[in-house]
Amino acid sequence: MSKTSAAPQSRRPVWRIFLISLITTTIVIVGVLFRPVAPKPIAAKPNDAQTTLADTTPAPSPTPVGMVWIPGGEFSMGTDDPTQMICGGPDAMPDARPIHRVYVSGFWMDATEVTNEEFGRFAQATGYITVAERPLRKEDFPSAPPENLVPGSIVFRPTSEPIPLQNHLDWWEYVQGTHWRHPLGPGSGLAGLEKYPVVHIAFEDAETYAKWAGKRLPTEAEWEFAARGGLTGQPYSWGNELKPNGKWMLNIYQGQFPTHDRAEDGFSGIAPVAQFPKNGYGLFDMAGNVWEWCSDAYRPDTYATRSALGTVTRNPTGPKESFDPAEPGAIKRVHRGGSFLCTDQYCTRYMIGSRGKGEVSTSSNHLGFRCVKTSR
Ligand SMILES: [Ca+2]
Repeated sequence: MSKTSAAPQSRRPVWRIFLISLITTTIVIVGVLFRPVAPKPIAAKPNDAQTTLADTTPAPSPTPVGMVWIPGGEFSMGTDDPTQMICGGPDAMPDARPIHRVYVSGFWMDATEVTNEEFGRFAQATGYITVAERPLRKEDFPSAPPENLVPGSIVFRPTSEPIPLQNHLDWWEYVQGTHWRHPLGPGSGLAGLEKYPVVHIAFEDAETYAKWAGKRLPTEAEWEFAARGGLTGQPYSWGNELKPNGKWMLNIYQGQFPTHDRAEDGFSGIAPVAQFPKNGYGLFDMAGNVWEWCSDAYRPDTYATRSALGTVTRNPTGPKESFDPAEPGAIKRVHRGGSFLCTDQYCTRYMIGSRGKGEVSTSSNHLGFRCVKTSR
């Protein structure tokens, strides 16, 4: 299989199609349901969010290097405000509803996504081999010929000309030999990318790194509380306008997707960490750049179940088992934050209260993570 194969989709090996289908996570940005609409400005509307009540207990010390203290407290989780967008219309994103009240205890959080430099130190110290570097198991793909059981990961491929946005396989490709050290394929490397987020990270990779670092992955509630930066019910971690005073606040995609990213925010593709203003808690890139793993198993009805209890949920850790009706057999965890491929024309999942999801062994070049640490 060539990484530059232009074979028609129908001729691709079944196992490969299956693999690519598993990245629905991130393909929420422009999935099969999406179609172009004229972009409209997003403004906050009255919603069910109630005031964020952050704890006032002073931050413990010392603060771990590279982390910031998130005070914890009670807040309104979820969103009913994904207005005007294909995957965020009035009836869309039901998994982010209803808005409900949650309490999280204070914790430290990495100020940025984990970088290639940081992940490299972990790999060197432990010899860890990521999921994307390991051969595929015959038992998982019994119909695949042995020569196709090759390590790899999924890479975004811009198209040469505009296409109907009906088949995400037109711009995603499973590329042999792709993993965190070769993020755009076997011919690519990390020179000059030390401060970029590490990508092609499967859930197991993120958890293993976090444990090695004496940290853990954030729960979805911790992630959202932190992303809100102390604000109440705002769609963005900086407020209620996508571009306050015309200024881009995150790395997403501008222009004709998936053909040409105009990079109006300064970056075509992935950006180094911390290139945009930090939020109220000192966190960078809680929207855009790369999706981030959370520890919670994904179910679309998690919020409905919680809300039905009628109480403030304390430190929720997600359902015991995942279930996604779109792929009932896949084991999925929550993704948050959106990526550099999100586009304001199609999708609003870089809005704080919205959710993403991903099959646990699947990675791609816009999926990374950051860690948290509990104060003892
Ligand atoms: Ca960009």
